[in-house]
Order: sequence, then structure tokens, then C-alpha cells
Amino acid sequence: MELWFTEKQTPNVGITCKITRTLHTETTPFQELAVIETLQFGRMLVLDGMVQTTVVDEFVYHEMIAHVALNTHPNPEKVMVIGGGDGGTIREIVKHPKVKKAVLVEIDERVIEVSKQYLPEIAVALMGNPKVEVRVEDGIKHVKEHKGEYDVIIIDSTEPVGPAVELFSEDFYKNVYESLKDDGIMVAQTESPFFNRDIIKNSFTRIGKNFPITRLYFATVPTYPSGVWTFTLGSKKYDPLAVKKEDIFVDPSNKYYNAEVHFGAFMLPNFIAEII
Ligand code: AG3
Repeated sequence: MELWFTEKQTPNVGITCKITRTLHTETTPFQELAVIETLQFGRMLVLDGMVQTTVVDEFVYHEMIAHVALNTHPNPEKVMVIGGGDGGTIREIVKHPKVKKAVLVEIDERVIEVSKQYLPEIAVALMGNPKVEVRVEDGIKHVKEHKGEYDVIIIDSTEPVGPAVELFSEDFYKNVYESLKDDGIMVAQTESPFFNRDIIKNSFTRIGKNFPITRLYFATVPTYPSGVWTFTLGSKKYDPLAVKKEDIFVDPSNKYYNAEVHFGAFMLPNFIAEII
């Protein structure tokens, strides 16, 4: 018997993976959570039917959502991740030598616990790393209550459906702006340039209303819709393109991000550039 998992990415296209077994399923107070064992991509974390990360390709997204901003800021000591309960983004953040504290603010404790159990290579930094503080809280509330506190804030959200809708709103970006120090930087995952052009356009405009420097960059993530994924960076002071190449920190374990990719990711193909 063959077992297959399909995510319907749009009403007209999907990704289908042959699986060996379902390791875990549950309905949390926030969403449906599953971990499945795929043959092509290894273990896969699925929320509400949508692929969040897989052991084989997670490095692209997690390195790219973390290191670009960390290397744009000259001293990223205090960093927060909103969402990202699987821990992949936090794992990348704590690689950076200047980071003293990395705070994970995840609303769904079950994502954290299940990731620790079934995806330990991704969640490793959530298991006793002294630089890491894990808070099971609503990120929307957290940014309202912590002003001028962070050097870098990374929004590692799910798709803008259900509870994550507000994480793409102008109000939220304004609160993120205020939660940052005077020279702070934010990054948000902003979806596919093939399938979600409106989301990219709207996020870019909304982030740009608050942040004087707003830039779009991209990376290739095979298990996400269309395989091409964007990130939007908002910065109060530092421009990611003005960074000196020799100052870029590249951890030897990186598989995607390096000093060339730091700049190359901002070199947009026409069909992406014209969205913004
Ligand atoms: N967050 C973005 C995943 C979006 C994928 N969308 C989809 N499969 N339709 C990933 C969180 C990883 N830390």
C-alpha cells in the first residue's frame, strides 16, 4: 500500500509526497498539527494542512530569514522570533557570535513540544541553550508590551489565514517598529511571488510606512508553494546592501547563506521586482 500526503497550495495546484508513516497528529487550541515521515524530504511539520518545514529543505528558509538581518545590524544582541515554534530560526540566530539573547514568542506550545520530540535537529536550540528564552505568548500582545527592546525581530509566521492574519497588518508592523530599538531591523516571511503577489505588495507597502529602509529578497524552498519564497526586511537605519562583505559572519555549518547570497538575494528577477 502506498501512502501519500497532499497540500493543496492553491485551488489548482498541490504538492504530493509519498510517506511512510504519520508520526503525530493532534488538534491544538490553535490549529491542526501533524508530523509525517516523507521519503523525499524527511520529516515534515504540517499545520492546518500546510507544509511548514521539512528536515531536507528547512535550512534555506531558516538561514535566510535569520542571517540577512543579523548581518545587517552591527550589533544584534537581543533578537526575538514571533512564531517559529519549530525552533529552526532560533537555531540559526544563536549561531551568530554577537547574539546574547534570542527570545522565541510562540502562541502554540504544542508546536514547540512536538518539534522537540520529532524534529530535534530543527528544535535543538529550544532544548537548554543558555541564550534562548522560550515564551508561550501571543506575539501581537508581546510587541505592544515591550517597547524599544529588541535589535532584530523576525516574524516566522504561518500563512495569513486564521490567527496569523494580523501578523501581516499595518498596526502590527507599527508595534514591531516600536518594539525595536532606534536602529532595529525586522524581517517577515512574505510568501510566493508566483501565487501571493498581493500579500507581498501589501506587506511591502505596510512595512514601508513605518521603516525608512524596506527591501524584498528571495530564496528557493522546494516544499513551499511555487518553490520561490520572499522575505521583507524593514530597517530603521542600516541598509542590507550597504553591509561590508568582509564583515558578514558565515557559520561553517551554513548550507545556503553566505556573503554572496547576502547581496544576491536582493537582486530581483523582473517578475518579482515589479510586484513592489
Ligand atoms: N512558515 C512559513 C510557511 C508557509 C508555508 N506555506 C504553505 N505551505 N502553504 C514556516 C515556519 C518555519 N519555521
